Amino acid sequence: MDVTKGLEVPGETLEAEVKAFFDSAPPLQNSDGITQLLDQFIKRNSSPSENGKARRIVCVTSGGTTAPLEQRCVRYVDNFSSGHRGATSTEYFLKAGYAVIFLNRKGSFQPFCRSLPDDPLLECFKPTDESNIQVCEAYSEAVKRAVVDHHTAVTGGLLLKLHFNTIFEYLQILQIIAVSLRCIGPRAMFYLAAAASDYYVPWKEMVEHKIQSGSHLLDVKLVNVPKMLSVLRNDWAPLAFCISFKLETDSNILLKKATAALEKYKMDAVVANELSSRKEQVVVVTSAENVVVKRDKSRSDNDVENPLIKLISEKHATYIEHPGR
Ligand code: PAZ
Repeated sequence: MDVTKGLEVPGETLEAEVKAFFDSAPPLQNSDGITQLLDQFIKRNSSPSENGKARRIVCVTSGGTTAPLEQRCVRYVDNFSSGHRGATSTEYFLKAGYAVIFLNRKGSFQPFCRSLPDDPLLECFKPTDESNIQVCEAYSEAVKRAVVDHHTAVTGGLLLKLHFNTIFEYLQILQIIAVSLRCIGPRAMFYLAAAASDYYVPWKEMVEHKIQSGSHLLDVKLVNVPKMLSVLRNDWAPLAFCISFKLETDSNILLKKATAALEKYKMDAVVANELSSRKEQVVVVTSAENVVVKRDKSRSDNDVENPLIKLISEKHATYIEHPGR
């Protein structure tokens, strides 16, 4: 596979790249339905809550995007992301009083499922006779908690789940969300934990049918996905509080890359994490300071996302008071 890594297209502006990306993307299924759901969700969460203030709304992105290699897709480029970070963060955002738009990869880790086994339906239930099933004793508390908490969040209008598979769907839906959230200004937050593809095959250059095997070399050209963080920050939702993530496997370059992203894309914070230790610790990089956030092993709710969301939520509250950058 010929990956044209880092190839700059001379003379192409970001604006032109972004336009080309969206113009050539396959039309998003049900975009009107998504816009309608978002408008209802935002309206509902914009009237004053118990404390007399309107709720803050966060868009949490989660899981990895695919980059298809064929229009009638059989094969695609994928990545490692399980969606654990986004799903767990969603739970802590809800606890902190946020309404959450959870934009997640279909089939990835979901909120409230942390205490359940990998295959919850088949492992948590057992047949009692030919036509009835019941929850296994060992999982009864965990299943009850998960079902009740999920139901409460969704029916209470505090959790809206939207799904993507491809990089096209992800960016199309992210754009709709951002433009819809523009009306609530600094009360909106983007918490971009999804591992979005850096490279993709433009739709028009993609073969329609399944690539045939047989030749020794598969030559597929992937091009850089336009840097949508700039577009989100400058055009789609300029007043929103923006948190992006930076993942590296080499800890020696992690903070340098996170700081560069903070400055280049004018993020409010970049959460830096290393692949192998990402569930243990992260570093929140801002223009003022770098804060190391660690999992507190002495607590029952000992995920690193617990202190992380506390810190981010405090920074967001300060930003709402003084929205200038
Ligand atoms: O999804 P997960 O829990 O397995 O991993 C989370 C993560 C490492 C994808 C996330 O914390 C992150 O860094 N997202 C951005 C990745 C990037 O640099 O594109």
